[in-house]
Amino acid sequence: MASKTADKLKLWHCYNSRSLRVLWALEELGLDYTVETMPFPPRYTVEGYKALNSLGTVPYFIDSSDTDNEIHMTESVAICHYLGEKYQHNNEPSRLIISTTEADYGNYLNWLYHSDATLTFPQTLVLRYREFAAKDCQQAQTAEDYDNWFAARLTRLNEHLIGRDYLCENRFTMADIAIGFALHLATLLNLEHHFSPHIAAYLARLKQRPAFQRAQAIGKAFDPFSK
Ligand SMILES: N[C@@H](CCC(=O)N[C@@H](CS)C(=O)NCC(=O)O)C(=O)O
Repeated sequence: MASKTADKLKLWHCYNSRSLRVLWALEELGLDYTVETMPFPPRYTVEGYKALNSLGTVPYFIDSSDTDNEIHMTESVAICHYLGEKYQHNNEPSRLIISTTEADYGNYLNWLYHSDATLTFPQTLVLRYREFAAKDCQQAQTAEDYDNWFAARLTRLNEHLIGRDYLCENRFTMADIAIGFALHLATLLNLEHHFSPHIAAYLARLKQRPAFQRAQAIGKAFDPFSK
């Protein structure tokens, strides 16, 4: 919904990319924001995008609510962490962050970092060498190796989800957004056959959230995975 504050939080997004994490977090928090949806990859498809974000990647996020300290960010998990800390520092039982005084604080940080450093890292190689590479320069063996690597990297998540609906403190948090996106990306790469029943059920639970469904509908016309 448009409002006077919507232009203070601005996100540049590509459909089904890591910027989905940020959209999902914004929707869960009920914040007003502006989103620019772009075809993928924006460093080639959007003239001038690299002048805005020299990496050429998504997400790109600006918080200009403090005119003396405009914030520019490029890391999807860091942006989720930032939004939770900055815009939900209250004592709501359903809050999306875990504070330093809660038992799962260390776990929470570990899952936030695990989402990219451990899970999407091998997926990126499968994406590069199996999905997006031109037919004549596909490196099937590389993609296969990282497909297997991804399967092994699900071990800890599978163990942790036994007897749990969410990763930390028995409630949905930003850690679930970070890990949930990595699992969602795995389904787009046809890697979900590696999921255990616990992981499959967990992802299905996350995808039922209205905030996920609203976020995932944004920018669908630019779906890079549609054949
Ligand atoms: N570590 C960054 C990675 C950002 C990133 O690599 N995004 C991908 C999309 S998921 C991208 O923009 N790729 C296009 C490109 O590299 O040109 C994050 O988690 O947000």
